[in-house]
Amino acid sequence: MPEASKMKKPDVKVVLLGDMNVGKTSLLHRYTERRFKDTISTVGGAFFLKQWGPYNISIWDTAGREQFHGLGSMYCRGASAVILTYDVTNWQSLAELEERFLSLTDTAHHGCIYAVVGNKADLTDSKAQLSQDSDGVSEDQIQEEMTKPQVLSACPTPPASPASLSGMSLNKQVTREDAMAFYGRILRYKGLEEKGSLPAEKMCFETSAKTGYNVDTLFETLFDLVLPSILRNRNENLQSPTVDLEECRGAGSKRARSTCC
Ligand SMILES: Nc1nc2c(ncn2[C@@H]2O[C@H](COP(=O)(O)OP(=O)(O)OP(=O)(O)O)[C@@H](O)[C@H]2O)c(=O)[nH]1
Ligand SMILES: [Mg+2]
Repeated sequence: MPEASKMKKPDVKVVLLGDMNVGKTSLLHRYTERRFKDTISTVGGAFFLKQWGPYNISIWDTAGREQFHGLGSMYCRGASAVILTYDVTNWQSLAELEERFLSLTDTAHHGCIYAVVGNKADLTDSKAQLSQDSDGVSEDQIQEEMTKPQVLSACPTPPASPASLSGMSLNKQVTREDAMAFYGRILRYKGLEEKGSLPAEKMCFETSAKTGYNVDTLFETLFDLVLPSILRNRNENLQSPTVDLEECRGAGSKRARSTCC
């Protein structure tokens, strides 16, 4: 029997966290279905199973709405990677990650890795505007979106570095530097040394679920990084073995009978 078909349960868990409307469900759709489609605000949570080489990875999409907040730490239990998602056009969505979502990761695996992801980069950065998938949105659709007036959410805290200074679109409320600074605070919250941890440059992404920009890179970088966690889980399972019924059956009826009665 091939090794992969023996595995029924996921080897590792990756969780998407973040405020409502930042695009968590859209990121998962883009990665798994290669397209950008209409979403409705997530209720509770849902997961998708991804085969990555011989391994099974469960990717959990969670609800950002405040009323489901209590479920967050349950979804994070045992997670090997958490994707903390914000919207690059909404400063408050980054602030919420720190105020509301970071503590939910207390239940994650002790070796959990963290990615900070600024979605909707198509609204702010020209390089994120080109469709990355052949079945993605057309350039015309993007152009149409870019010329629509943008309704920006309230920005109670001014951005650390004003967009106008770095020559980017005025829609951009969160810079990559802001996200990297937040990543540093995650490490401090977790009591981790910056030196021994994955660097902010590697773990902060800007994505667009709409065009596909950086979406594969995000998920696949994380999958590669959680491989050691998979191997560790497997070793732990080997040290506390369970009975494999398939193998008992395959071992021949004679032996099975003799242990039976
Ligand atoms: N322009 C643009 N819009 C996006 C992008 N990703 C998501 N959206 C839009 O943002 C809105 C919210 O997207 P969702 O994926 O439902 O957001 P969510 O984070 O799952 O929200 P909750 O389920 O309520 O927590 C939808 O109208 C999407 O079409 C993106 O990359 N670019
Ligand atoms: Mg959702």
